[in-house]
Order: sequence, then structure tokens, then C-alpha cells
Amino acid sequence: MPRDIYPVPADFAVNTRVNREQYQALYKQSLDDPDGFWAGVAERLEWMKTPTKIKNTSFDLADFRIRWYEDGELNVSVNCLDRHLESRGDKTALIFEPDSPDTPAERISYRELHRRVCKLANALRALGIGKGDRVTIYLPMIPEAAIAMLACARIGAVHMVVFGGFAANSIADRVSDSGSKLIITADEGLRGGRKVKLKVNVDAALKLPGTNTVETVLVVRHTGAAVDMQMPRDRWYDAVVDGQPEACEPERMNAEDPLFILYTSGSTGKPKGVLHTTGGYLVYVSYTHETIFDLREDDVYWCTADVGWVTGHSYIVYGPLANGATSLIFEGVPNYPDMSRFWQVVDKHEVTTFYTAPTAIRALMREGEGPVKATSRKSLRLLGSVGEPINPEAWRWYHDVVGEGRCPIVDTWWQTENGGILISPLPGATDLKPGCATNPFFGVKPAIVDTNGNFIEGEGSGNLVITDSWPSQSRSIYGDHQRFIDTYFKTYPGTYFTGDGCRRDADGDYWITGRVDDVINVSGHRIGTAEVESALVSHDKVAEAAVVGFPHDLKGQGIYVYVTLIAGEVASDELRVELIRHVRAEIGPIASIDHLQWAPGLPKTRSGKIMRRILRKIAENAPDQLGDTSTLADPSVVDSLVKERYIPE
Ligand code: 6R9
Repeated sequence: MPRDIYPVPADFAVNTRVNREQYQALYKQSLDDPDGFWAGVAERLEWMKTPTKIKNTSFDLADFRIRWYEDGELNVSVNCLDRHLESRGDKTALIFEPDSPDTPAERISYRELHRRVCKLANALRALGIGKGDRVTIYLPMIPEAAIAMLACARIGAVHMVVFGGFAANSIADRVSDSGSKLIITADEGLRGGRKVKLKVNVDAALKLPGTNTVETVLVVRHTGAAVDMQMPRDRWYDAVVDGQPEACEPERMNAEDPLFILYTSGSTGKPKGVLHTTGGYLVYVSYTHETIFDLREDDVYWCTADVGWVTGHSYIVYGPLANGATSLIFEGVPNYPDMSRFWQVVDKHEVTTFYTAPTAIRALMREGEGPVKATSRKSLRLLGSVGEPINPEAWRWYHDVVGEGRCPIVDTWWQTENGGILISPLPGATDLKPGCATNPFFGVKPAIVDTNGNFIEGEGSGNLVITDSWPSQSRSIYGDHQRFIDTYFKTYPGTYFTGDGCRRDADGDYWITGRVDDVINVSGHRIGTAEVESALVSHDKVAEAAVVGFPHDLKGQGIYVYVTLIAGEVASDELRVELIRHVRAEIGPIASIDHLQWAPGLPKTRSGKIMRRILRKIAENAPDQLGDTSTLADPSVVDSLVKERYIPE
């Protein structure tokens, strides 16, 4: 097999933040002397009290602790804003590119952003929000999303962002689990010309049980649509912010005080409130952002993620702003008004660094080179990928067509629980291989274990674990610390288990092969099979449901469901449509079922466990690979499922 390697481009090799030799030396130093290394890195931030204790961590269950910079004090918003005012006050902090190219873009300087954050922070304080209170943010991709996060950080409130694509039920679950006192939303969002009824969804969520902790709903006037305002609960954002002072005393936060909660899907049960803290998180996201994206002062950096996901938190808002960078916020979608939209935005704002997801690349690739070639893209110098494994064809297209062969691609592997990027090439140090995340970042110790927990050395495949802590690691699951330990630290004792499969090649490079648990990665969004199953069985005609992922050309993975109806109910195309709609309404549009198969029965072990392995193979249209079915209570169930399976054209 020819070795498919893209060496570091000559200009990157000399003019870079970290070259090959520096990478090796710094990586070694970060493992040999973590305290010295991370104390040095922490100097990049402005501390109210400089930490003297750096790393205090153990994954040993008898002595479990994750604490970084534990006697340090700082405020995240000061680091993202105030600190830059003297040298970068007039520099653009945020570029806002609206959904429609006909709506003018907005450029917000660091000075202006500071002013707007302080005013909102004062308004929140006036509404009774203080340190430790939880605030839900359910906003479109508009500057107020970043402003709201930073305003919470300024007063020590813990934000909890809910992606705008989630429906009322999902909002209610998260609001109730986090005990939020206040919600910041907008009248409507706009995506590809379509309106998203955010305020309507919030109203519906707040009618559901468990949400009565919410005292106030702030509503940003975005599209100007008429919305129901329920006084005194609902307040217009403008009205409460206007007249507030333009300065706001930042809260002194301990490094280990919570910064945010972000819900993500796991293999079982309801979504987990992943908790991130202040000091280690900001040190790590700012350092990785600078190093992996080889940041320069005049870069225009664009990450296309939504702030509803961790990528938006760490690499649209906190990392870039802590670094004094210019970060672009895009409200729209790649295919509106046409398939050139991404590249038109790149040209319009002279974007240098572009960070997106494989699912977007695949969708654009399908339309051919025309829409790309219609634009210049000459400002681009670096590309990034995140969210799921990028298949080599998509990687090459991204590299050759979008980047015209001149821009390295950083394929960044990490998770909500990680806070920041853990495995990625460095553009000036790493030779690239299409589809390969390559090397660990400084301080990160990946390892591969087999299913018995034996470490695999050298070349080989297995489950990816991380054997030591890094500063931006999640500290807990909100309200359920035991679940945090059980989920991540019990499977392979002494390590953090990622839930991902991985291969290490002969060069020692890491290839992430995707989830090994019951999490489906649909277009880079994590969906737990358990969540979709519980949405299905909440329908009164459904007796039982089993949900699996299957390979999907565009989405990476699609959702395949097997449904058993309650006795007496009749399967029909109408009911199929109704169930698909029901799940979207329960969870949100991201939970769009691709195939729904009626199942007279599900394959179960004698102890009653659904054998998903078999259902996965049927969904993959690989009925000859079912493996051992001898433990099934009733093997005949499988024959009928195989017969009725969905077969792609
Ligand atoms: C940042 C983010 C995490 C899961 C993760 C893995 C997949 C993310 C990847 C990747 C291969 C990459 N993933 N980046 N797989 N290569 N570069 O996406 O967080 O939403 O929590 O998803 O996404 O399977 O476990 P999150």
C-alpha cells in the first residue's frame, strides 16, 4: 500500500509556533514535569491570585481527585475581554455573519464586546443572579450567545447552553436537571431562511414539570416576530440591558469553581450534565487554540460549530477570545442561499483559519467542485476538522479542492468531557495522513486497551483511554458525581475511558475509529440510543423499541429503529410517519430517524437483554455477519427481521 503522507508545508515548517523538534521536546517535558510545564503555560492568563498548586489529580478510585491550579483565582471574562482592552481595544473580537447574505454583517471590537458583556452582567445581577446560579442559554448563533456566556462568567453564574435544535422536552429536562433560575432566549432563530420558534419552545418547556425554578426569561428581539410575553416572567433583553452601567466588577473565581454545564448523550439513561471549571479549562483551551491553529495576530478565525456544542464553547468563544483573536460567528448553513455560501463568507471576511465538521465537507463534496471554484479562498491558510472521523476521500477533497493543496488540515479529536482538543496534528510539526488524528497534545497520555483492559503497545487496535489528567478535563456530572466516576473511570480502572475505538499505526499515530458504545454520532452530534428508545416508547402505540446506528454516506451514521407495537395496533405507513415525527417533537430535529422497521419481536438473550450487536448487523445490511445467535431466547425472531430489513438501492 503506498504511504499516503502530506508533509508539513515548507512555509509552516519554518514560520510556526511549534515545529517538529519543539513538539517532541515539549511533549516530553509535559509528561516528565507536569507541574513545571503547566505552571509555565498558566502564565498566559491574568490571575487575580497566581496558583502555586498546579496538578493534584488521581484516577485511582480509592483516591480519586481532579484538581488543577486549585489555589488560583481568576475571572474568565476578564481574561477574554478586559485584558485585551489596552493593546487590542479596537481590534475586532467577533464578526457576525447573519443567515442571509443580504443582511449586513456586524463587527464587534473588544471594547464594544466588553461594554455589552458588562451591561448584561449588571442586568443579570439586578435580576438576582449571582455566583453559582445556573442560567440557561437557548439562542441562535448571534453575538448575544457569546455575550450571554461571558456575562455569566463575569458574575460567576454557571451557564448551560441548549442547542437551538432541541425541542421543548429536551429543554425542560436540562432546565430541571440544572435547576436554572433564568433563561436567555430570542423571539426566533433563522437557519437557511427558515424560522426557528425559540420563544415558543421555551414557553412549552416551562409548562412541563420540574421547570419552576425559572424566575425570568430574557428575550432577545432578533427577527422581530410577535411573541407571547408572559409578565412578569418574560422580559425583553434590550429593556433590561439599556441603562445598565458600562462597567461591571468581575467576580473572583477559584480555579475549580464551575464555569459551565453542557449536556451530552451517553450510552445509557438521560443526557449527562458535563461540568467544566474555570482555571484549567481556560488555560487549556486558549493554549490549544493558539498552538493547534498556529494563531497569528491578524488571523480571521472561523469555527462553523454551534455554541450549543462544546466546540462552540471552547473554539468559538473561550479559546479565541482568551487569545485576543478575531472569531467569526455564522448564523446560517452551508447550503443557503446556495452551495458556495461557506466560501463566499471566507472571501467576504478574508478568513485565514476554517474549522468545520466532516458531515459538512461530505455534503459539499457531493455537489462537486463548481460551487467551491466559484470563489477565491486565497485568504485561507489552515483548515480543521472535528466531530467525527473524517473519511480519507472527504479529507483529500477538503485538502485539494477547498485548500488547493496549500493548507494543512488539523483533524482534532476530543469530546465534550475533554473540554479541549486532545489528539491532533500541529500544522508546523506533524506530517498528515488523511483520516488520522495523529498525535497527542502536550500533557495528554493516550493508550489503547483490549476488552480485558490489557494495554496494547505498538501497532494495534482497541479502546482508547487516557491514563492521566489534563487541565480542561470535566470534573463531574452535574448533580451525580458517582455517575461521573462509574461512566468514565470504572471500565478500565486507573484510566479515563473515552468510549471511542482507536488504532495505533506503525508510526505511533492514532486513528479514531468511532464510538464503541451505544452512542450514535449523527452529523457530528451525539445521540444516545436510549434517548431515542425512550422517546419511541413514550408513544401510546409502541410496546418496545431498539435503536442502532448504521453507516450513512452524508451523516456519518444514521438512526435505524426497530419498533414493536402494542398488541392490537396495526403497522402502517401513516403510523411510521407519525412515530418519526413524534421522536423529532420529543427530542428535536437532530433526532431524525432514517429507517423505521416494524419488529414483531426483538432478539433477546434469555435474561432479556436486547442483542444490539445483531440489530446493528441487520441495519448495516450484513445479515451474513450476525455472529453467534445461540444465546438468543428465540432465534426465529432474527429471520423475520432479516427478511424485512431495509436494503439500500
Ligand atoms: C468535540 C466533539 C465526541 C465524539 C468522540 C468521537 C467523535 C470528535 C473526532 C471524532 C474522530 C475526530 N469525534 N472529533 N472522531 N475524529 N477528529 O465533537 O465532542 O460532541 O462530545 O463528540 O465525537 O467519537 O467520542 P462531542
